Amino acid sequence: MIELKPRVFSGMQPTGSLTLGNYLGAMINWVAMQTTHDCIYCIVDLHAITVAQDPAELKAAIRRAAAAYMACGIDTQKSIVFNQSQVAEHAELAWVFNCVARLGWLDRMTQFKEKAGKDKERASVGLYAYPNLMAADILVYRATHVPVGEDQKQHLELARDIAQKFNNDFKEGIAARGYKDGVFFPLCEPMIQGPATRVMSLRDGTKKMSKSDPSDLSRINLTDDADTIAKKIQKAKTDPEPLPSEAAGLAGRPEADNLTGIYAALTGTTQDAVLKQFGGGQFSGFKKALAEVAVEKLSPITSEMNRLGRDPAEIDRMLAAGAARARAIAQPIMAEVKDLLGFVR
Ligand code: AQP
Repeated sequence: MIELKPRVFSGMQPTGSLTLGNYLGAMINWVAMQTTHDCIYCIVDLHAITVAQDPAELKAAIRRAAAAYMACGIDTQKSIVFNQSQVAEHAELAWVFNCVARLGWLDRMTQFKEKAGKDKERASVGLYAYPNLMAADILVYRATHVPVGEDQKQHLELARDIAQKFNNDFKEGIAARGYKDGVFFPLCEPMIQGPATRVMSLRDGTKKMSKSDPSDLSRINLTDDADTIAKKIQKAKTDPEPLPSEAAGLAGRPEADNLTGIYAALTGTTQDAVLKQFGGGQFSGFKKALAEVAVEKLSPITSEMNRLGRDPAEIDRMLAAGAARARAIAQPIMAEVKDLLGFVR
């Protein structure tokens, strides 16, 4: 009987620079999982082109993301790190999944609705089919655990539906190959955990902090220097009330909730503890303290990113080596997919 082993997969889009949201929502968890699992961490450039990208900037953003992964603590000797377009099996399996997933499933995806906006007729087909490619990213390695932020929960449910339907559609072939319980593709587990699974915009506490938000003041980038971080926090939207003394008082105050949540995540404490310290005070004093902890936490990452960024050839070599390791896992799985489908090869 063939039984699937635990494996971690996750990725980030090389669009702009990674943010504090990416860091607290996913990266901290990625780093921790390296000690317990075999991990594959991808820079998902095929996802990035679902909206228009400038080619020179995209190349720079891929290298920046690679430097950020390493600067945050991803060990490229242990974990596999590469950019998605170097492993053709992602796109190949995504096509198969375009034929497995149902239109009705994709029609329910809220991220497409948010990103396409009112003019969805002009959105790319790729943006619509994005969740199928994401399912392929995970399942081309038969990954079982996927550490992500809260916003990716719905996409991961779709990946599970796709895996289930594939396992069912091809169950005879899968059973004949000896897969335990008919599981060729695992029903991957989302791992939505870590200090802050949904970090919100500094300009609007009801909107996710996002790399592609038109306002740079809405986010803290991992490339921001200390002055920029302090300025952005100082300008962050707040409300006129003083901070409450306990977490229950944050209801209906999204900006206060977000800023104190960020402070708690960065210092490894709870929001209640933060409010015990700052409750009753004005935002100005709290913001100064928040800027200090943000700079203390992020500036070593930024300097390491800058150091690594000075040698793009070395980053490219690391990505190529990672891609070779990734291909060695994906190719035999894709070959089996082709056999199950009935392709001649
Ligand atoms: N604000 C956030 N809070 C918590 N987690 C977040 N993530 C992203 N933003 C937050 C998590 O980071 C991982 C990589 O995300 P991504 O770059 O692939 O795409 P995204 O989720 O669409 O993030 P952005 O910043 O909004 O990207 P753009 O602007 O390029 O579309 C994921 O695990 C995500 O959950």
